[in-house]
Amino acid sequence: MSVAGREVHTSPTPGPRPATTVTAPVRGRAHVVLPAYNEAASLPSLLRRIAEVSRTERVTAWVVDDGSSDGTADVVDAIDVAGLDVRLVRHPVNLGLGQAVQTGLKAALSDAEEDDFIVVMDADDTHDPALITKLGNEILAGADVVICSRFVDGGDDKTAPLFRRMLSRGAAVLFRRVLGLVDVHDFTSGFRAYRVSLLTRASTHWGERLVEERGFACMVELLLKLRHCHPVITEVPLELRYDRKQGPSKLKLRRTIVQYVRLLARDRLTPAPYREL
Ligand SMILES: Nc1nc2c(ncn2[C@@H]2O[C@H](COP(=O)(O)OP(=O)(O)O)[C@@H](O)[C@H]2O)c(=O)[nH]1
Ligand SMILES: [Mg+2]
Repeated sequence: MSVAGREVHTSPTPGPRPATTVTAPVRGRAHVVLPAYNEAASLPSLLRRIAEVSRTERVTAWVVDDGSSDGTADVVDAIDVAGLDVRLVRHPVNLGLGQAVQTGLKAALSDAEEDDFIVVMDADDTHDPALITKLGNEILAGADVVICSRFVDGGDDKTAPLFRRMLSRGAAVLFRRVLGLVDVHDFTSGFRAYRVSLLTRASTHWGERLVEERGFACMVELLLKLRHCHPVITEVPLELRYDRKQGPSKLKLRRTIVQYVRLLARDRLTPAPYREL
């Protein structure tokens, strides 16, 4: 049996039957993209928790330091998380969450193999890395996009401030109604996994325009663009642990609402890609 699970050889049993070789589904590497802006206080704990996952999964963590001023990059450089492959990508100045996600996806795609999967999660230590294994299972079972969702059975966001809960619920109702993506209950979750071949197809088509939103609307934008590839989308429950957050949220409420509305208007006005993606 190979470590990567590529082939399973059953051992020869006494008797006339020859040893059989069964090709098992391939379990790829998890590339975990962590967009980080001033997350020096949260990253040590988060990377240690991701290292726990890397005992049973092959994991590479891609920290994108987006021009932080709190020594985020130094913390990542200095941290000793045995067994975890940590890569640091830096923006010399703050370019916003959208650009950080774009940079992280690009870096991970340049290194990923066909059977790997790419996870994006917050760097504020409010998302449980143990879900990475579940995400890999969903991808292995045929999903192209897996959303860690606060709004399915078993998920919750009760530790988040009221205005944030209202924003994410409102956005979910709006996007669900307008877009008709019936399988999706949580459009704004920052914790998702993507099949590598899906992101490769999408980034071949959109290139640098795959993520144009600078702010938090980038997560919805990505979903809107990927839907043109007709992905299989599934959700797993997310218990958001906002009580673990070390500093204030970086989300600006009014700015994000404006971004959502603008994004939706642009999506309505832009014709779908003329050819099948
Ligand atoms: N790269 C980058 N990341 C950001 C920026 N703003 C927020 N983030 C990251 O985006 C993620 C989401 O922000 P967070 O404060 O956790 O938002 P909340 O949990 O939704 O309140 C975190 O990992 C932040 O470090 C930014 O300007 N640039
Ligand atoms: Mg967060």
